[in-house]
Amino acid sequence: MTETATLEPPAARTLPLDVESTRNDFPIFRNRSVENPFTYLDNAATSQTPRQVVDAVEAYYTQYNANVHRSIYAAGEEATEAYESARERVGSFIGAGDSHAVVFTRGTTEAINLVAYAWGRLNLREGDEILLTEMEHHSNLVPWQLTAQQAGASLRFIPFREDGTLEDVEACFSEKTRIVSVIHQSNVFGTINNVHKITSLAKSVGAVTLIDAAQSVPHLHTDVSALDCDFLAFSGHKMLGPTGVGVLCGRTELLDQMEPFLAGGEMIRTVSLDSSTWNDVPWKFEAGTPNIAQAIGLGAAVDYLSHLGMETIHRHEAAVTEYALEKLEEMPEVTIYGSAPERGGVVAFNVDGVHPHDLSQLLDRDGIAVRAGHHCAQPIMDKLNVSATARASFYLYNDFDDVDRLTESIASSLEFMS
Ligand code: 7TS
Repeated sequence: MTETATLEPPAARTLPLDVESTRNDFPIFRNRSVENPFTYLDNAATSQTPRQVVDAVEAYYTQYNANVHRSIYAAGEEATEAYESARERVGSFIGAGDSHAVVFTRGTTEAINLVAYAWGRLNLREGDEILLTEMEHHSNLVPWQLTAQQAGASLRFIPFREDGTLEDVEACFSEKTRIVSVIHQSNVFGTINNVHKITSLAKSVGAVTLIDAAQSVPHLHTDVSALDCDFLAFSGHKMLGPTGVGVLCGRTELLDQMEPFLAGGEMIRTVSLDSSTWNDVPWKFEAGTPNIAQAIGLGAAVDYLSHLGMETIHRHEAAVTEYALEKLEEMPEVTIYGSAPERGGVVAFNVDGVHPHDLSQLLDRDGIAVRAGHHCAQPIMDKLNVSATARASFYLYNDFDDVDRLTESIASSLEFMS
């Protein structure tokens, strides 16, 4: 049997956030805690929703529900104002000087597809190279496969080492590189990639850059001007916001040049039976009725995160992650994937003799939610030579006790399987 009790919760390492009071803001923890303990460690998949976000969504539906940008009556104007105010707050949360650079999408996946399709169709030709890494989530790989096929361009990949860090980054750039689209924080290894180095290298060969920030914007202070990228994509539901809303932040001069991705109402300026002209950016890329309540909810989520402070959130998660790594490393049956020095709160691991899906089910009996599978990163699994892993991922409401419950439950799962 594995001994898990040797490492005391690090009393000297107090956590920067008051988890008890933070959890009080999240109805799900109150609703499930009595008969149904809930140790939620699947934040890389989606995060929980605080009362402040639920309230903002509810206020829209109960107080001023109307369509945006078209209704000349009080509720419609209030809805437009709330929707556009959310855009401004989300823009300033990521340091976008101009809120016109913020396009609301359905999520990271749609934001990347928008660029792969609309920017790719305009700019990619036969012989051009699209540079990605080997650690991309499928949503930053498959759209580029389609675009490459259509344009006759080819895909190149920055490889990763066994520790989950990128290698030979410079060598992957060439005069044929037209766009570099890279993951900021890995959803498998937790590695925080040096994307600033990548955007600088891209500039030196005249390539455009996209950062898949689905796992970084929710956890790291983000400043698009410091990152110096052309496009940045992220999802609301991984940062305390609702599902169904995300962001593509793009340089307005590039967005201006691109043709629309989706066409229909509201993205037009004029329409005749034969042809149409386009609305200004960002509305040119928001065809049809947008996810109004969700965007308003995302505005409330960034207010919540800003109130706690992104630097504090990052330090909090770093402390929980460090403790989790120490405890898991103490267990000889556990293999951890990824040991980058710069990392966020994502820990992928396997336990000898227990399939990750079985492990996930066994942990669930103790009220612990972790993800098991390929994490939409099958090329990583192939290179690691595993079919799947378990994964614990932390956020601002997790603490050392959650880690203790995880390792205790892994130990009893091992006993159960032996
Ligand atoms: N990029 C990265 C790095 C991600 O981790 C994810 C989702 C996406 C893109 C896609 O985001 P979506 O909101 O458009 O779906 N990652 C995960 C995950 O790791 N487990 O479930 C979803």
